[in-house]
Amino acid sequence: MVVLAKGELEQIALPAVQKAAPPLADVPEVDLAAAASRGAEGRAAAARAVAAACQEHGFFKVTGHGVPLDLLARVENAAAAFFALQQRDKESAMSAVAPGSPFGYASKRIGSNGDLGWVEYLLLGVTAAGASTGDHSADEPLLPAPADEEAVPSAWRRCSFRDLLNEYTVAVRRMTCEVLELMAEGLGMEETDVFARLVLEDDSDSMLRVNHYPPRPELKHLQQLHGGGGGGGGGRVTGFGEHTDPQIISVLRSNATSGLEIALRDGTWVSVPPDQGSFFVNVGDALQVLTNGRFRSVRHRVMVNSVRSRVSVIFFGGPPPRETLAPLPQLVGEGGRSRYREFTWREYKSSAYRTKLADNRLCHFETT
Ligand code: GA4
Repeated sequence: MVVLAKGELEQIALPAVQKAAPPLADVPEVDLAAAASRGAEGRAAAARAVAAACQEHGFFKVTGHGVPLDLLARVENAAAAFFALQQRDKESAMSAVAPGSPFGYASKRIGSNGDLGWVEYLLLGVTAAGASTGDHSADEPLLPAPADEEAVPSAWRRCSFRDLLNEYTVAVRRMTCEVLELMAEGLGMEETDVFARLVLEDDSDSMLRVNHYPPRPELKHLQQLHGGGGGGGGGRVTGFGEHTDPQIISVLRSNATSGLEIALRDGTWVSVPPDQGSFFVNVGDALQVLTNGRFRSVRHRVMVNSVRSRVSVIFFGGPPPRETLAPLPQLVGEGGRSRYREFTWREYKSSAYRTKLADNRLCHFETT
């Protein structure tokens, strides 16, 4: 349960004039299994489709992804079980994971600069111990182990959520890298691992986020706030405010509850029909930079306009902190203009973490 303190709903509820976003009619889609089974031609066509979607929307859907559906269901059930724990148990379970770090459990507060949303979540770091050895068992990303096993409530231990999230992360990271390879191919890059290798490095800065959006708060609160306009089923409450993701790529899977919206090039918001058997891919800021703006870091948000809970799990693929990011020379072209100056991921991330959610973070790195 998300508990409201005085004044918080005012910041989360949108003015009643905000109309529901119409659904995105043709969500671009790539079927990885079909692409693999149709030989070089099929793969080239899929790569072109992926690149076109990244240019137009910075967003597309992945089917035929090879991540077992029962793993998706088990993660969803375990997440629901975790969020159903007592508030104090959720807090203590995760404060034992990484005291004093941005990781852990939080409710309503997003980042540390005053953003609020109708959401509670877990944010976890992913490390890829030994990823470069090629040895499968050493290739597993590890979520941080609890510092103090005793401090973890038994309900958390029983569902071994951490092990399940590890299994999920291994599978999703593998699929993410396939998608990154297709992106590189679609751009005509000779080195098709140019993006994937960044997410596979031992010290890649990847993360996993598990979000729970409880059903919309009591309509009577919204009616009081907006003079009755929040009633009649039309009240709009922000689960996660509009933003772009700083990383290279984000790969999201949700249950069958709606809520995700993306902004089109002209700024219009459209809703994305949920599809619990598929993944949705967002281009992040770092990929917009690497592609010199060819791929678009998509602005997105989650609205809580349903009577059902929404649970989503997002893998954020980021580069190692030391990695220097700049537009790839092949995409700038001879005599072409580099739209962004060179910077390290460490530099970008610390700048991004000082911003508010809705801010444009890339403008500080543009060349004049
Ligand atoms: C957006 C993408 C990821 O969820 C995230 C978010 C992070 C946070 O929740 O702590 C940020 C946000 C995200 C971008 C700007 C800063 C940092 C909240 C915020 C206001 C984990 C990330 O890496 O950047």
